[in-house]
Amino acid sequence: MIKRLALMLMTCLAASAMAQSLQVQVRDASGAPLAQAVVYLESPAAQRRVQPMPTQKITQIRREFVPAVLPITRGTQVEFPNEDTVRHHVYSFSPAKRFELRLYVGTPPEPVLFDRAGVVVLGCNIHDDMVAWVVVLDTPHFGTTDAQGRVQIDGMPSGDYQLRVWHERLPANAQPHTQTLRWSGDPQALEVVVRGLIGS
Ligand SMILES: [Cu+2]
Repeated sequence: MIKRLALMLMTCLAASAMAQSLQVQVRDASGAPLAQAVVYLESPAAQRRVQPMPTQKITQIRREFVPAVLPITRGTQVEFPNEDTVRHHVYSFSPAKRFELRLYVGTPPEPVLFDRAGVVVLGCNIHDDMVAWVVVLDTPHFGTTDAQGRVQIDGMPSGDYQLRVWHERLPANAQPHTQTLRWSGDPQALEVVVRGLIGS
């Protein structure tokens, strides 16, 4: 019995080592972990693999957008349900997607299509402090860091990539942090420091 358990454990360990995962730890210039950073890996081949995701959602609740940061692939649609009793008026002036959903409650009938890569800043015309970001990506390989500033990206084919990190504290129109990554497919752990953030 113990032998069988040990064998199962070894099989599990071997399987996880073969998971081909890239682990990224993101920090700001002071060394603090950076939560809600979008880490993504671009290449010409990755761009050809981009597919729209199932329709995503940013809810307005207690006068906040939830989630405040939503990474999606190019071609994905997003719904903006309002769960508050007050009306919101969602808009964006960003070049990657200009739109507005005039004063409404409930869920607007049509989701919004994001068909250009770029960072789309959302606001509400009624509540100035409401802000959210849709990060439209030209790659299927991405993730968002957790509270410890960590993210794991799985299933990426081997090749050369540009690893980029976007965070809401980057100045408007600033380029995301960028470094090259040669990905062999073997598990790899990286530390990335993002400089030039507002407030650090
Ligand atoms: Cu509002």
